[in-house]
Amino acid sequence: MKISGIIYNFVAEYTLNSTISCNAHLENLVQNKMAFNYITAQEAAAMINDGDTIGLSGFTAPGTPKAIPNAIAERAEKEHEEDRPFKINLFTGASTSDRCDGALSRANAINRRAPYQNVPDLRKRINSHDAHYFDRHLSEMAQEMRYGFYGPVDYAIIEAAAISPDGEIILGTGVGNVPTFAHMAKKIFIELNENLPEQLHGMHDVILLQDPPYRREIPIYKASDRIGSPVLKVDPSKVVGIVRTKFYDGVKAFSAPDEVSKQIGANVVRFLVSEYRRGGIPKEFLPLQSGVGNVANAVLYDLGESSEIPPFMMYTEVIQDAVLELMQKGKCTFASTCSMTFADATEERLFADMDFYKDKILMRPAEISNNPEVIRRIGVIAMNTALEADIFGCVNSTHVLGTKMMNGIGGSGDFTRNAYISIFSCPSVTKGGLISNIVPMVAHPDHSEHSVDILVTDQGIADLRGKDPVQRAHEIINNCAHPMYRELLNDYLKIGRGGQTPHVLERAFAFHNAFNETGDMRNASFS
Ligand code: 0RQ
Repeated sequence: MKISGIIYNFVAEYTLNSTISCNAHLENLVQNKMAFNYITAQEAAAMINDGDTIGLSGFTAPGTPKAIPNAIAERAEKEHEEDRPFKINLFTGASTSDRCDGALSRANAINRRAPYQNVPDLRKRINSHDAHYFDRHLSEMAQEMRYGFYGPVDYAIIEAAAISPDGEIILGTGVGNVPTFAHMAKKIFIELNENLPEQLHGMHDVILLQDPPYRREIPIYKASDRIGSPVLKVDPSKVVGIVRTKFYDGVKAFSAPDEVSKQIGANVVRFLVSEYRRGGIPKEFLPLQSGVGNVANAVLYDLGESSEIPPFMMYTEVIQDAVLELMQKGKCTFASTCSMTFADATEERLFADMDFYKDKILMRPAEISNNPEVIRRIGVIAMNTALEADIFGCVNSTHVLGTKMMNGIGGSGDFTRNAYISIFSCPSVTKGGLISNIVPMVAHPDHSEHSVDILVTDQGIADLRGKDPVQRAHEIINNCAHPMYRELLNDYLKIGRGGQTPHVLERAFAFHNAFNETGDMRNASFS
């Protein structure tokens, strides 16, 4: 299916008109019980058919509907008890939550799934092929849906803070691909979450891009430029029901970083400070992208402590708890993101102080937050996490030992390929040293040597820029590999038979084979 027109157009119509119209409608928002059909999550689930394609709002747990996906899982269990087939195709912005992907997976209710996930029960279904998962760059999912690559959308399920009778929605704390899903869907359910304050109005920048050959440039020249509407406009006649909910996102608070994470964080900051000092980063600094997890959070805290790094902006897909503190300190002046992935307690703090944060955060659709054109233009410094990297600089972000899907590529490719500087980090070893995260050849390539500039582990920093493959190998082995694996990695280099990248193809997976056969990569041998 092709979209012939666009719902919203760029700046003029979008920013000006929609701001005025939204303000005018604000007092009408939500509580208008007359305008829509209020139903239960179970009633919504009962309308869904086996084989339907559903698009969810949100990006990570924030913004993801919480009640209807759970009710669909219950419905699937009942259908399966009666020996009737019942599976849906589920498309999202990124990962969801256990309430959504977890419940649906336990009910074996997912047929096709894209573009990203991170839930253990879904991981099992994916690796056993009960769920057919295709792992896509997050910036590309919406346009590929619109291009018709994955068929029509039957339902969009949208979490909202408020909705007006004429279909203007204040979204929740994550956007994802909802403009595209809402536009394509034949029918829409709204989850109206009473925990979400209407003061979220103004923190979204909603836009639907035109498709080729009509696509224009995206007029973002700095992270804080707004190009879209504060509300998502949907066709009210497509809204078949509203379910009232009252949920927090259930994001867990961060545990204190362990020694290895602290060391990785310190090394990333050491690199950024030295790069800034030598003029490799402009004096105004550049916007940062940071992945999810403890290490990413620790890096941001450490950056906040550095007196040499000036206040900076973020252009990223998720912001985590550290960003709020950096904003309080004046260290982070603005964050463009796709979602606010805050622990519940942090989210409460945000909601209690919306006046302070409101003009410092803008949530945008994934095709904008992760857009290669914008990332390249504004010079984003990208920081992502690897499962393993090889001595020549290729990175595996997704497949454990080359076969088992962990999460997916997420936005890491969108940012890595287009970044001003692309940094990958990981611990030098995992499983107590049985696995080296620096290997002769990655068992699944997600990011190639052509896109990876800097590799950081707890051991140190490898600067790969301007170096040929063998020079990179020495840099990575000496600076990033754990000492207990350095000799083995050098042995692999020595048995090379020449060529610019001296791989020995029949021995390139000796580390992985040793682990599969003996449970310890140290049993690899190149003699
Ligand atoms: O196993 O769960 O049994 O303990 O893999 O490893 O070190 O806890 O890694 O949570 O930081 O995630 C790459 C997966 C890292 C993540 C990845 C085992 C290890 C452990 C997890 P256990 P850690 P993290 C922003 C950008 C892709 C998407 C992305 C990710 C488990 O960062 O999904 O970047 N990235 N998105 O023991 C075998 C190895 C291993 C290994 C670790 N080499 N071999 N097992 N493990 N290394 C986010 C979004 O896009 C929304």
